Amino acid sequence: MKAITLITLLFPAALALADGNKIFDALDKDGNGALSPAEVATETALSAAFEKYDSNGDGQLSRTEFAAYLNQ
Ligand SMILES: [Ca+2]
Ligand SMILES: [Ca+2]
Repeated sequence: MKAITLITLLFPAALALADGNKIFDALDKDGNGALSPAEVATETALSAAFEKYDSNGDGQLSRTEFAAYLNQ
């Protein structure tokens, strides 16, 4: 058993975090570490809530801001 698997078994939150990062990376098409409205256009719910979760108002969702959306 890989260490990461054991960690996620013991700490489900770690699994959510790992999945969140995977989702973020999949959505971050240009790999600049932030999600633009165009990059989340296919995610209807996130797209609709974009401004709400863009807490610093820079028009991009950072990893932290995206995590807040996932943990809503
Ligand atoms: Ca991006
Ligand atoms: Ca932002």
